Amino acid sequence: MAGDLIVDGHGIDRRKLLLGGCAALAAPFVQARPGFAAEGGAPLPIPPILEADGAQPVTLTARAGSHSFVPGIKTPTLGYELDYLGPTLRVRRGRSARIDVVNRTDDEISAHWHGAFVPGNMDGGPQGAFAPGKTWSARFDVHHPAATLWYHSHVHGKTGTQVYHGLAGLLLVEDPAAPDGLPSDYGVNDLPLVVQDRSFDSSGRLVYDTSGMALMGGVLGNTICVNGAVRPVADVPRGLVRLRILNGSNARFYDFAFADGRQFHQVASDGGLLPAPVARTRLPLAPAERAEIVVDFSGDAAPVRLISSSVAQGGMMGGGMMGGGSGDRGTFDIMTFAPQATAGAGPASLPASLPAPPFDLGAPVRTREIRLDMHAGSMMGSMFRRLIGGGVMGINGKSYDMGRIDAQLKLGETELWRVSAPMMTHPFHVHGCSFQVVSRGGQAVDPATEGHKDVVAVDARGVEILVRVDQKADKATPFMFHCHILEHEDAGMMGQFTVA
Ligand SMILES: [Cu+2]
Repeated sequence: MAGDLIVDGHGIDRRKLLLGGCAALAAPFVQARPGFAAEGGAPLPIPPILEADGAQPVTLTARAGSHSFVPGIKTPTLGYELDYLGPTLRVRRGRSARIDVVNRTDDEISAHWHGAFVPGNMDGGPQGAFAPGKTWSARFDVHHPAATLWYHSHVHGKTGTQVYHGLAGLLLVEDPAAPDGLPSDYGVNDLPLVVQDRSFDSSGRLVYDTSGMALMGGVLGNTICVNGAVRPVADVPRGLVRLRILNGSNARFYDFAFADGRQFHQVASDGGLLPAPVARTRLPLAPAERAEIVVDFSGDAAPVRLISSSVAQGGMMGGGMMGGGSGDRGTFDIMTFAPQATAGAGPASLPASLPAPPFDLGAPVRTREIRLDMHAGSMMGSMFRRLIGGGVMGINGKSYDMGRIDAQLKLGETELWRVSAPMMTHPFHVHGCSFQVVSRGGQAVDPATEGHKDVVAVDARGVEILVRVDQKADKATPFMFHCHILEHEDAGMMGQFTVA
């Protein structure tokens, strides 16, 4: 029964899988496992800031650690500098980032600057993986507009487990020449929120189970963590608060809202600010997507809960199976905000407009078709071993091959990419650029509300995006385009392109 729920929750079309010839898929795959009952309510941890654009390089050491997701229970983890996750790297546009990434884990790792405009040899993708004991000196000029980016390990076949155990952190770009007038007191009224779902066994160890049907929809956890704490509480001033939300989950899609249904304003998406604040009551985020929102707590004396609705296509298992289900069927708790007595020192109102990057990609000079494939027909027998080894998932019928270049882009030329995903919704990511979503399911998209993106959720109805890459990448260190359900990426739903 549990397996049925989870399989259906993944939104995989079971009929198509069965027609593909794999009768074994009809059996339940995922057993309910014992785990500790993770109580939430600890204070929200705020990752320390590491200024990465000074005269001297900063060090980011990847290492094993031991982290308490809930007080009193130690969980073996990985982190950059920290026991779990990493510091918030901060860089300023117009300066240069200098980051020495040191590998003190017992496996190869990388550090991919997700969303950043850097050349291929600084991108930290699969070709940038390096061995235990080695140091990678990342040096790049910061061209990116102000944005909430992130970094994570990106070793082919290992990204899922490495990120799940903690090899990820935020990368904030500030633009001193373009002040935004938004709350900006980090950790006070400007809060980073890395939202992840995790599962634990009865001893508190993280469960990353690659043996089950869960791989088809991606690995899901049954416990929500924010910055490495289970459903935490954040003290906030009784005023405007900016939340920089990263869906840092391997596979889970969220549809965020506040429990009281209040309105908030979105001010930025993946790649930077929107032209003006956009009023919303819900915020869907696919894996790896970011959004910055501003919430007004000025009239609040009581705690305010951030929740998410269950999202069928991304792999929700229903509110009842999540810890912290809020009682309404189909929703679950993310975290709580506790407004304090004072208003704080931030701005009292939202600016009417924001210094957003221009939408200047122009008309495309060529079109590419990109189909995200799950090769259901080839999944007889040793399906799950083959999933992580590659060969089951692919793009345009081909599973990822580090030795094959799938596309050659011309520097600075705009292309139209028509991306489709026949079997389930996949979060599609392109390295080296921000892109603009043109249409979803044939419906035109307003760039003023969508903004500059580097991840977009794609389903069978298809999405069209305008892509222009202004960074070079040669065939030794090409850029990736891939599904950001990390288990799909590890299983081969990834391609690579050069830019010259
Ligand atoms: Cu996928």
